[in-house]
Amino acid sequence: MDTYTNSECSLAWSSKGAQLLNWQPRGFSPVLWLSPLVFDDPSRPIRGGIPLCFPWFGNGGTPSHGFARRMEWDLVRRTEHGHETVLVYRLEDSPETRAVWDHEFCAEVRMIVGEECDVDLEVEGDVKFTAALHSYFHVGDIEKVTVSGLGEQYRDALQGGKLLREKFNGVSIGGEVDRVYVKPDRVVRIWDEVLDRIIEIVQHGHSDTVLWNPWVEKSEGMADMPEGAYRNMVCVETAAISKPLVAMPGKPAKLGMKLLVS
Ligand code: TA6
Repeated sequence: MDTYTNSECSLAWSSKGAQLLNWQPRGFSPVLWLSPLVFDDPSRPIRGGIPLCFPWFGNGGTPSHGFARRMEWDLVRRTEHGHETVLVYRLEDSPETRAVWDHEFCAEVRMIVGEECDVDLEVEGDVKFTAALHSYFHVGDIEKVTVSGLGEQYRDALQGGKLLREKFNGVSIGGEVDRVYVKPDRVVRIWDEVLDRIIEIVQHGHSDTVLWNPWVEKSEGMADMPEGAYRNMVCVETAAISKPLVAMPGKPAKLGMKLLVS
C-alpha cells in the first residue's frame, strides 16, 4: 500500500487492482471505508476503497466481479501537483487474462485525488463488458444514512434479481440490501447524519448504481469483515451492468465518477 499527503488530502492506494484505498480531504474523516482485515493472500481482493469490477460485474464470469481487482496493474504515471495527486495505472491482456476472457484489451484507470476525487476507467479494444467502481464509503452509522438520486426501479439480488419499483425520496437502510438501480440520476448523494456530511457521487458512462450493505448475517460469513463493521460502511457503486459498455477500435469505453464531500 502506498500513501501520500498533498495540500488538500491524504490518500492511499495499491497497485493490486489499481485500487484507491483511502481518501481523506482536509477537515474530514476518511471518505472511503477499508477493512483492517486485509489478507496477504494475493488471490483475494482488498475489501474496501474502490475495487474495480472488470470485465464483468458479479457472477458474469469467474472469478466474481472479474479479474482486474485481483491483478497487479502497471503504474504508467504519478504526478504530484501540490494540491492533487494524479495516478494512472494500466492493465493489458495476457495469457492469464485470455485464459478466462479471450479478448485483447488495454484498460487504464486514472485517479485525480485532492479536494475532490476523480476515478475514471477507460478500456480500449473491440470488446463488450460490464463493470463497476465498487466504492466502499465510510459512514457514521448505517441506520442514520439516506441515499438519494438512485431512482425508483431496481433489481433486488435478495429476490432473485426481481425488478421492483418503489417511490423514494431517499433510501434508508435497516437490513441487508443488495440492489442494482437501473435508472439512477447522474448525481447520487449519501446524507450522513452522524458525520454531518454529504458525499456526492457525480457519475458518467454508467447505466446503473449498485447499493449494497451485507448487514449482520452476511458479514459474519465474510472473513475480511470485522464484527459490526457493516454499521460503518455502505457501497454505492457507479456501474454499467444493465447496459454493458462497448469499446471499439479508436473509440474506448469509459466509466467514471467525481466524488465531493461537504
Ligand atoms: O456489489 C454488490 C455485490 O455484488 C454483492 O452481491 C456482494 O457480493 C458484494 O458485491 C461483495 O462482493 P465481493 O466479491 O467483493 O465479496
